[in-house]
Amino acid sequence: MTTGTDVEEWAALAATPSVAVVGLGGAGCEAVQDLLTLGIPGVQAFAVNTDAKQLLSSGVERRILLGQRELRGRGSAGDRQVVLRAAEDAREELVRRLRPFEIVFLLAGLGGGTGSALLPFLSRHLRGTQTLPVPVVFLPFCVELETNVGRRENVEATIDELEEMGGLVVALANEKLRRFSTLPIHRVFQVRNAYLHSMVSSLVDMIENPSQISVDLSTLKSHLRSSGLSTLIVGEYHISEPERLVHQALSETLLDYHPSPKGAALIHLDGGSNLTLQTLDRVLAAFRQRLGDPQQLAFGTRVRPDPCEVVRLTAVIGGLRSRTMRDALTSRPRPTVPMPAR
Ligand SMILES: Nc1nc2c(ncn2[C@@H]2O[C@H](COP(=O)(O)OP(=O)(O)OP(=O)(O)O)[C@@H](O)[C@H]2O)c(=O)[nH]1
Ligand SMILES: [Mg+2]
Repeated sequence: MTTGTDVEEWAALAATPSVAVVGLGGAGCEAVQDLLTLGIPGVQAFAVNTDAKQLLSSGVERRILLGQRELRGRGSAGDRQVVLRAAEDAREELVRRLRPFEIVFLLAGLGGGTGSALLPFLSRHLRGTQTLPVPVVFLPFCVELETNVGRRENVEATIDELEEMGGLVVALANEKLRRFSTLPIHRVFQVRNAYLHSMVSSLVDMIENPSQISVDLSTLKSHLRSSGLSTLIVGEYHISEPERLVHQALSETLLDYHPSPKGAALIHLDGGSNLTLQTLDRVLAAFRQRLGDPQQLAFGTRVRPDPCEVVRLTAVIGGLRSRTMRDALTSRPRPTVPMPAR
């Protein structure tokens, strides 16, 4: 028999968002702000920082300032240790606030003190719970690492911790954004944040719209959990040639990738009413072939009422070999501007 109380409990459960995005430090909080501007219905956003000014100017409703006593709201100036002490003091509160969610995206730019310390700290403390943490790291431009030893040490320490912990890490290399180098710098970061927006929205779409071809929440969580080092592709492509679409998409990842036999891929296609099963089959077959037959492949689709010749593809490509993230720190891009003649 169903009681009134049961129904109220079900309604409360159904109304609780499954996904949260949490910005850690300056770059992470800016990314969350951009996600909010683009709109992420059904997702709760948090900003966690040691910098009070940045938090005050943020439009994120749930804001947490750490380390007030030692840092007095002025940021850590690259000091991971002081941030870790502050995080330890606030651990219970942080975990209590994030535990109600099924999937928590933790976003941080590596190199400073706040994001670089909090990202592995929170990943570790959420891992033992029902909540799946999805660490998303922005790897700094090579020039930042070459000119600042402290920054480089922070990045390496964080990568070491994440590798030691194992599990899912989504890595996006700023160096790969150079193809947008004619844009103003803040716009370049906004392009990357729009990619993140697409990843979060596609995952929410898969969870919240079970009527489309989709995976359920527990399958999705177990898929993500086993994806290891991953990166992201987002793009709009013509559907007439699915194999070409996949070729082009894989050349636009935000990390140079070396697929491994234990690969995993999560693929989401958002298209018009003319998106056929045949096209979907060809896209998936091309991905399998190009990624060396990944052991795990999950996919979802969203089909809009009107026909459209273009699909929006969002893919999380996982199971990359772990050196890829470290390689990204040293791989210099080819200069795009010729040196002037002497
Ligand atoms: N401001 C900003 N920085 C970014 C962004 N993406 C990557 N970064 C890089 O992120 C790294 C970390 O910078 P912050 O996020 O400002 O550092 P923090 O985590 O706040 O750490 P502290 O200020 O040292 O306490 C730097 O190398 C930035 O260049 C972005 O979208 N905005
Ligand atoms: Mg900061």
